[in-house]
Amino acid sequence: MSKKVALITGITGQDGAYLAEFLLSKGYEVHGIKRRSSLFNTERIDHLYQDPHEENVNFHLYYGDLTDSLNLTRLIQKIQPDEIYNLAAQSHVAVSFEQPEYTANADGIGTLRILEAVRLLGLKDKTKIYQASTSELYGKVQEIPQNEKTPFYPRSPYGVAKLYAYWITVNYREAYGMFACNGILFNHESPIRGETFVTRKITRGATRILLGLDKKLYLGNLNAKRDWGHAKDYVEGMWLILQQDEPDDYVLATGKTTEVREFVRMAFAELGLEIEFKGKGINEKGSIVNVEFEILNSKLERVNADKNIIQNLKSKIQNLIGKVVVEVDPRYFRPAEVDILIGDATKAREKLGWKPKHSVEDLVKEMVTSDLGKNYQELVLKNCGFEVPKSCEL
Ligand code: NDP
Ligand code: GDR
Repeated sequence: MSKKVALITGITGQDGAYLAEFLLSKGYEVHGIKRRSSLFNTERIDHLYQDPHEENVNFHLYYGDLTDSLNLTRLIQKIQPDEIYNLAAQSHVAVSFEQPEYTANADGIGTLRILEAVRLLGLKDKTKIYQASTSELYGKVQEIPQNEKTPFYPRSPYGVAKLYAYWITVNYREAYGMFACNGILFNHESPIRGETFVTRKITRGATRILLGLDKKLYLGNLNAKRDWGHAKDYVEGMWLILQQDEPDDYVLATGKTTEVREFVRMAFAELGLEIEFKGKGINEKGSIVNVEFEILNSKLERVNADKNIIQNLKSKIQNLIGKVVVEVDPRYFRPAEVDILIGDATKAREKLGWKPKHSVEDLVKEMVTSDLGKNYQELVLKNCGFEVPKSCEL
């Protein structure tokens, strides 16, 4: 039997990387669209690279962009995919307030470009399409928990662009009989989550404070609540959605919601640092009030820290006690906020047999451990006299 062929847009992103890995493990031929960049942007998928000069290559990359219809149409014609996973998007909610037109173009019309290319190329009976829809569609929440029947009320240019993408997917399914599906996915994270999303910003920031590389972590609304799952579980759900006999839309979620403030506490606790919050709202400060050296030591041993450095860190930790390490910066508040998301994935469980394998506690542990390893390397360089410049991004 010939191999199934998948095309992934957004393959360089968090979900694209996990999905590519997953489909390759299932024996797929995987094609991905990446954007041209002046710097390398394939870090998340470099481990999947296959030398195109070899035989039996199953992994192929092309330049492309969701704002470029001709390019998308040409690539879909060339690749003739059995399945398209449309994951590409300007996916940052706060950035969508800064770039609303671009976000509408890439996230909204981009989806139309793919559907229309498949239709015009006469591939509608061959190619199945997965659209990366989002819990941001629920926005100003009308009911708790949210399922496939909950009304939408998006609260950002990102959410509104994704609302168009959701409905145009449903419309092409109903109008042309296409196998086009929405996965309405609640937040999902991982060690390769973008550093400006709140979970990764917290796990990275907490480890850097512990290592003495940063003094403070500046965050926005600590009161928001999100249903956080693991990206690895969610990409399997995407695939299952396209393996059904009939096209349909599904919520993927854990069913548990956690406050941003609690995620902060969990991340510091994972590093053996107990933090106490001093206030609420805009004036809120977080202070380290207690340090558990035993936990700290065992964590550092895991990243192969040498004894001198552990000793060095112990003295740094002493200096942290009583210091404010988390501060609210209104710069990170959004013009309109989504206060609480909690998903009901009953339909996915019953019809797809899908359920998440990771809890939010597993997620915090995995992300903190990974960030400790990554940032420890920077500390080693610093201790050898090399200064690593701070990123402009955060
Ligand atoms: P990321 O931001 O990590 O990845 C987005 C990907 O899209 C990157 O590969 C990015 O390229 C690419 N991209 C951005 N703009 C364009 C464009 N104009 N043309 C082509 N490619 C583009 O997002 P995630 O992996 O977290 O999310 C994947 C999808 O799922 C997105 O559509 C997101 O909106 C949606 N989603 C995500 C959820 C989550 O919690 N992660 C939840 C629900 C939905 P580059 O690397 O060059 O920036
Ligand atoms: P979200 O994720 O907006 O839910 O979109 P994000 O991690 O950006 O924010 C979650 C919540 O945390 C609050 N917050 C902060 N957020 C960021 N980024 N930075 C901060 O400093 C900060 N402080 C507090 C936010 O206000 C918000 O309430 C993600 C994206 O992956 C979307 O593409 C996806 O569709 C949805 O999840 C489901």
